[in-house]
Amino acid sequence: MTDAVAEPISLTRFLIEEKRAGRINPDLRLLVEVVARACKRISVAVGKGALGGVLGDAGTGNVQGEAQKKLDVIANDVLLEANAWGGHLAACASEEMDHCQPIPDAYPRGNYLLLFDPLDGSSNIDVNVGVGTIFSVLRCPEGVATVADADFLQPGTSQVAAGYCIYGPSTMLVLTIGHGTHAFTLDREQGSFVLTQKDMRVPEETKEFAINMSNQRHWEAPMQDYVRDLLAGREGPRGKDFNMRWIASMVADVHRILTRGGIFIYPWDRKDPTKAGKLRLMYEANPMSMLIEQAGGAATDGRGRILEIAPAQLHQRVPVFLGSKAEVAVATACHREHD
Ligand code: AHM
Ligand code: MG
Repeated sequence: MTDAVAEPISLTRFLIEEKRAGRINPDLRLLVEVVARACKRISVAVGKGALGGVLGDAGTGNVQGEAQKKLDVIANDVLLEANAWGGHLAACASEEMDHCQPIPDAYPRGNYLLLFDPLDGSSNIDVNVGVGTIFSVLRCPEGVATVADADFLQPGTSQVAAGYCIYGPSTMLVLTIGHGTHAFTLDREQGSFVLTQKDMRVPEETKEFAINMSNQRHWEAPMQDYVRDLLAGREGPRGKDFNMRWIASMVADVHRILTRGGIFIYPWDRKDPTKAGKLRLMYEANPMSMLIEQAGGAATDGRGRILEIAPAQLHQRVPVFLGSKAEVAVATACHREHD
């Protein structure tokens, strides 16, 4: 008898099997499928590039005062529209919207809250470098009549699912429902996501770091010390040479770290008197931290675990240190020693 060729496992089949195993309920399963479908549409728009007339600025700004790209707005609309009518959601919140948006009255209301950064790394769109969609799913608190921003203010440990879709040379969906982190590659001919990496594992040790070095002069003392030691290489206290990569798309940098290890850092710097950092807790830091932890890595804000931060605002920012567990521990210890 010859070995049977392993049958490809589609996202749909994966989710049905997770349901049979009691790890996901029908509404959450539908939610993940709907988000995946929306990501396929975004992937098509991103892939058309200049041919689709979708490049360039939208001429508008988001709540944080950042200029929006046309594709930021398109991706946001695709996710809102796809998730409006399925009956699985109570409300959506997005990096690109001032406040959360409850599900329209015309449709049944579900029990979940969906948060997303519709197109992360969008400054890279016009130069044809990888971008992505990041999402996080929370439960809607019980007894809420009209969903408000405050209902989203739950720590990352309350997430029931998180993921991203990266629009790179291939389109990939990376997902966790709290039982490991799994990667699916979009088969463009079939139009379906196919499981290509089950139980991704971030190597515990690394020799690679990702940071925007142009901000070095603005960092606080522990960051200066930590990176000085990395740059000193094998002659320095770390005793090994480190390589650096910075794509300036968090999805792409995190995808590399999930694939081959590394540490990603977006620290607080002195340009920001609130000491908050650049990245958003609810749309970027929390979902990425859940994915990384589920793959055996670690994520802190330089002092404590990101997933345990009690959010005070929907658009709150936070310093981010995530990736290979041992390296995140070194960077975090360096900060704690200075406090
Ligand atoms: P965005 O959500 O507006 O695209 O901003 C977030 C992005 C991250 O993807 C990336 O890690 C970071 O900003 C890059 O920042 P910088 O331009 O300072 O290198
Ligand atoms: Mg972003």
